[in-house]
Amino acid sequence: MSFAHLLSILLLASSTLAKTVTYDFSVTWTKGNPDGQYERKVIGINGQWPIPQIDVDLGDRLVINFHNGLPDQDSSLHFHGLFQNGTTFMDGPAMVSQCPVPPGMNITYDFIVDQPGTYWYHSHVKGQYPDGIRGAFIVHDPQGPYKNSYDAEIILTLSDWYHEQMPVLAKRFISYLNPTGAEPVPQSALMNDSQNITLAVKPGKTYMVRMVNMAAFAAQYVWFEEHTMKVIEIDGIYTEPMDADMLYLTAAQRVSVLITTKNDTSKNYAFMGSMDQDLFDKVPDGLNPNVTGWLSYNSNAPLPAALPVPEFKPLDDMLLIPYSRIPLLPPADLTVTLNVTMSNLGDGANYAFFNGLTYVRPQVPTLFTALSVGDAATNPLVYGRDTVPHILPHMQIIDIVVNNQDPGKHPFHLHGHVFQTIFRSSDDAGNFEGHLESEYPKVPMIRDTILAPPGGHVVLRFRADNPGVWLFHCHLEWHLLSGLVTTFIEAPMELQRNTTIPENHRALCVKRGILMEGNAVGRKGKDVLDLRGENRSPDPLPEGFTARGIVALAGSTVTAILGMGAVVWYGGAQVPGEI
Ligand SMILES: *[C@@H]1O[C@H](CO)[C@@H](O)[C@H](O)[C@H]1NC(C)=O
Ligand SMILES: *[C@@H]1O[C@H](CO)[C@@H](O)[C@H](O)[C@H]1NC(C)=O
Ligand SMILES: *[C@@H]1O[C@H](CO)[C@@H](O)[C@H](O)[C@H]1NC(C)=O
Ligand SMILES: *[C@@H]1O[C@H](CO)[C@@H](O)[C@H](O)[C@H]1NC(C)=O
Ligand SMILES: *[C@@H]1O[C@H](CO)[C@@H](O)[C@H](O)[C@H]1NC(C)=O
Ligand SMILES: *[C@@H]1O[C@H](CO)[C@@H](O)[C@H](O)[C@H]1NC(C)=O
Ligand SMILES: *[C@@H]1O[C@H](CO)[C@@H](O)[C@H](O)[C@H]1NC(C)=O
Ligand SMILES: *[C@@H]1O[C@H](CO)[C@@H](O)[C@H](O)[C@H]1NC(C)=O
Ligand SMILES: [Cu+2]
Repeated sequence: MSFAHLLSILLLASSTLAKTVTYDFSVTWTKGNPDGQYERKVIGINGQWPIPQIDVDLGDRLVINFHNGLPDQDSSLHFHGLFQNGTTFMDGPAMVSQCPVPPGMNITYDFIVDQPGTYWYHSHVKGQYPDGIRGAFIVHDPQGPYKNSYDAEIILTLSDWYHEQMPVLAKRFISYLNPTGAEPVPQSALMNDSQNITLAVKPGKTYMVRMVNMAAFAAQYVWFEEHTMKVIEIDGIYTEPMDADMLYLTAAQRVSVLITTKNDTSKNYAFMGSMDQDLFDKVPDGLNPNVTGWLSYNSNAPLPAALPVPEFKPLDDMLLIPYSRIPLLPPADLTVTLNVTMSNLGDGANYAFFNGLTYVRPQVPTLFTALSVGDAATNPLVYGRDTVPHILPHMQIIDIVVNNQDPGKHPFHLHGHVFQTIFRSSDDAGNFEGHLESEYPKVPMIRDTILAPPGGHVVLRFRADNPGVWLFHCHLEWHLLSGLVTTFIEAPMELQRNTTIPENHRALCVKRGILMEGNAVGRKGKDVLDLRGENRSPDPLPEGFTARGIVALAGSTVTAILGMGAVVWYGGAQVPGEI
């Protein structure tokens, strides 16, 4: 088929089927008590919490009229996993591709959805989403390869839950009083923002269960007692079917499975989620990491207690093969190596680093810089040291090598793309030292969020075919706050050629007095490489100080460090955590 022919078919298909789906979302405080232990303020939409699920069909145009009705916090929306091809300004992270939405202001998100599958949406400002503004986003695909393989779809969200609000937890987390950087541990695990849910099923049917882990922090093991799951999609990518008894979903990952029900309706069956406690520095006494639900065949039969499993043996996602069978991309034109470390800065708090840099937001959103500095847009310096910028030239093949030099597990997410996961080491394998191309899988697994093994490495490959400004970051909300973020400025010259920021997006910057042109501090022309006054992370600790040393410090020394932190502070440094 010729390209023109294909195009005409696509146009015909889109003109007959595609529709515009509009949501009016007003974000406000409301109340919630999903674990039944504690009622608290939560961020809802249109007075509801849990917030609505977004449902569109492949090819639809989505319009969200978003109003920030919170009196006291900025907000924004990110649509996790959507490429925003041609609409990078709709991606959502504050000070990256837009200004934050101040209280009382509106923004319109308006884009075409041309990827099928299971996604989610959440705020991308100041670690806000765990306070409630996170929901499933489903792109139905009437022509999908498994369309005849199931009778009904079920959406099952997983998450973790804190009784305290994020601003309080964040302040305690990034503090000289928490020098080891111990992350707050959630109080509960949730399913569908609830617990003990029952799911009425009919005998002898096949259900497509779409699972989304919307957690702030906790990965979950998931299993359905006495029912096999057949994996058919991960992160919006159809896979060849693969059976699994147990799955592992990091924060931000999605998996769709087919589950065929039994013919016998005499019994009900538990399904379980269990938080991966390896992530928790210290497991609080009495923490229940588990959440249970039931496949209900018979409302008169009891709901049996879940059986303990002796060990967690989830499916290795590296084994999954994309249904499209897209072969290994050619060898990389550009390799971006990112060493992950954690350590303390001069304010005594613990931060996370890519190659020794911890992310701090710029004074001009990075996209606005890329669009306004002419040829200088290809020079990473203009974006500011602590946006951790990397320029990706148009259409090049990029390898991202993540050397996780930290003993923790980190789920990394790339905006604007999916990637081939061409290698993942075992735990504690050390840094990547290169491989022969022939050692990579011929048809690598593809997804948008990947777990980097503790002390090991992962190698990701994609083509820079989507001009835009895209973050690559750890999706543990704590590590986003502590700076484990890098900014990819992809094909800035191509971006300049054809990007117009909508007026209602610009109005947010005007309202806040945020500059919309120039380098990271707003300088242009001959001064475009002058970054004086840029936002920076706190200075390093003086020689000889270590995290352990800080833990052992007595009051007077802490005061000394605090004083030093204050000097840095008034010197213009900014705390991370704006995205
Ligand atoms: C779910 O059931 C468990 C076990 O009975 C109970 O401890 C928990 O409070 C229940 N959760 C909710 C939200 O009712
Ligand atoms: C902003 O959104 C609110 C709530 O949806 C709406 O009532 C208001 O008219 C919108 N304002 C503008 C300027 O569009
Ligand atoms: C979870 O909530 C969605 C709606 O948001 C609903 O369609 C689904 O049936 C629920 N799943 C379960 C297992 O209750
Ligand atoms: C359920 O019944 C159908 C039709 O009789 C049969 O084809 C199928 O194998 C049965 N399934 C199971 C799990 O026994
Ligand atoms: C949670 O589930 C796991 C796996 O079945 C089990 O080993 C553990 O004892 C459970 N924990 C609690 C507190 O029930
Ligand atoms: C990453 O760390 C290794 C050894 O720790 C070092 O050799 C390498 O230069 C580092 N890479 C970057 C990009 O900093
Ligand atoms: C973006 O669109 C261009 C032009 O249609 C296409 O070549 C490219 O593959 C797309 N990239 C992504 C990531 O969807
Ligand atoms: C610019 O973008 C618009 C809208 O996405 C598209 O219709 C148009 O073809 C693009 N023009 C160029 C020169 O790429
Ligand atoms: Cu992390």
